[in-house]
Amino acid sequence: MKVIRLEEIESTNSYAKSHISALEDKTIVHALRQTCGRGRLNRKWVDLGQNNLFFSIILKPSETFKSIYANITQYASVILCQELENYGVNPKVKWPNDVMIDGKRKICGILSETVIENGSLKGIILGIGVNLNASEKDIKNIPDRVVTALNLEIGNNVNMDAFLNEFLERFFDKYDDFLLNGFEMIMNDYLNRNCFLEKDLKIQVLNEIKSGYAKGINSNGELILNTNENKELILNIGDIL
Ligand code: BT5
Repeated sequence: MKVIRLEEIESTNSYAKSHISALEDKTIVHALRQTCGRGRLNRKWVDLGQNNLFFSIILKPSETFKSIYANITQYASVILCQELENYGVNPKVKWPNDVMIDGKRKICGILSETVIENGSLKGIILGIGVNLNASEKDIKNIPDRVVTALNLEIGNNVNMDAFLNEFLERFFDKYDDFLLNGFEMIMNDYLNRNCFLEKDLKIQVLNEIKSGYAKGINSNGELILNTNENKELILNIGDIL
């Protein structure tokens, strides 16, 4: 594992994308400040100041894309929960991969991007932002979401390097096994931490909103939704509203 540490960058994911050919498998791009962090669907990830985490993990597991790779974000969300639990908080996963303290306050974001050129997989870029040290005032600057940071939850500042190193150790400890076994390997850990099952949900899927009862998660990590029209939908993308 190699770590590239940058003082400031627009986005660690964009940096990784533009340097993808030169970056080895399991390289980490870590920036101390991120000026134009990206979320999914053109949303923004806000830099809440010093000692918050912004990094991307570059993965090159093979030259062809396998469906299992789509679950790497869920694998990362479980590892993030385990790392946060170490600090005594109660993180929950909101499908597919949001990590929320007590299922309510967003503390992390994961943006996975796949680079494919001429049919060959150049790499997967797993971008992760974690709020470790923020002020009450700064989190209010994200008005569309209830947001938190680890220091606000535990009442102490958090050592960013220690958190990153522990996270990476946990992530790579089981990563090779995950590539062999896929979602089923983490299914119990994922389900035990869910905050969305057995509830009535509204889910934005591209331009449509689907409403229904979240019945379960299948062995591919997809959400099984019983719609109000009594149909069973299997969703692999979407945003719980
Ligand atoms: C995500 O998107 O949650 C993925 C965010 C990934 C950020 C990392 S940082 C390192 C790497 N480089 C990048 O450029 N990105 C990755 P999404 O599910 O679309 O959520 C975005 C929404 O989260 C925004 O619309 C806000 O409502 C909220 N948000 C923005 N900044 C936040 C923050 N610091 N903490 C909590 N919520 C935030």
